Amino acid sequence: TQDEINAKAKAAVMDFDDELVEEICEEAIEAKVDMVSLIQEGLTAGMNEVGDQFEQGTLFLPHVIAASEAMSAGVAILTPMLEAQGGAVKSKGTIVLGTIEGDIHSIGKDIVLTMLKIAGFKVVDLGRDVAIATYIDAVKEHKPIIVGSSALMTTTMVLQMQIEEQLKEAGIRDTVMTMVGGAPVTQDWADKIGSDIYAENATDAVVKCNAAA
Ligand code: HCB
Repeated sequence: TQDEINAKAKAAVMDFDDELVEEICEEAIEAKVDMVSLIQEGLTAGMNEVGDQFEQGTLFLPHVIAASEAMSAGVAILTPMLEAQGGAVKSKGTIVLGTIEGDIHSIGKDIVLTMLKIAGFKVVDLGRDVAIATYIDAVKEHKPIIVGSSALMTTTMVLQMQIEEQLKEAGIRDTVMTMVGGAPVTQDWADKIGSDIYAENATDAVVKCNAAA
């Protein structure tokens, strides 16, 4: 069942076992379970658990790297299947997305990106460690309905404010909506910097981008 597969995937990420994660994801595709649930309640839950243990000092950075590789191996298998499911939908508009300057965490941003594509948006991936000026240039070039940034650290989260400021300086703030997300980011933070959308996870991002489109 879904719960069993999710639990197995969570455990495999926590065991840093890429091969087992791949096997479970292949099994999940065969069993036609919900892949979004598998990503959120399975793989991400395992990743978060490793993150918590890293924070508590019971696991170390190599463990975090190994777990993120295991998670990515699973996401790589599920992504083409997910994209095939969403392939027929007409484009709802463009969204520009990237992980903010100084920050190389990309797993969450990539999941949001995949889910938005499946939901029918054209998504321009700016990658990670994206300079603020690059977001502004991308808004000018692609004329998206939404420009989203991901920040996983309290030290890089503050730069999301600069996207707001530099869009204003360029005189294009009112042509686009901004979205912020990433583990330390909250609705309060979005309100504080004047960002239009805060998304807690990929599902929330899809719901809110759909509402905005
Ligand atoms: Co990293 N790291 N890390 N890390 N890392 C965190 C983020 C800490 C919180 C861990 C800790 O100390 N407790 C911490 C940050 C502390 C702080 O706030 N200052 C931290 C640190 C310190 C670091 C390094 C500096 C460690 C070092 O080198 N000493 C270094 C960063 C270097 C840099 O960026 N310049 C580093 C490196 C790494 C890796 C490379 C080992 C690996 C990243 C691999 C990769 O992404 N390619 C990594 C990981 C995996 C983590 C944790 C464990 C998990 C992050 C993750 O992928 N979560 C994280 C612990 C944590 O988050 N609590 C830890 C799973 C995804 C699915 O969740 O929250 O990213 P998510 O995304 C969600 C959600 O937020 C939302 O939707 C996603 C899907 O549901 N969302 C958006 C995300 N972005 C959005 C954008 C939108 O517009 C809308 C919604």
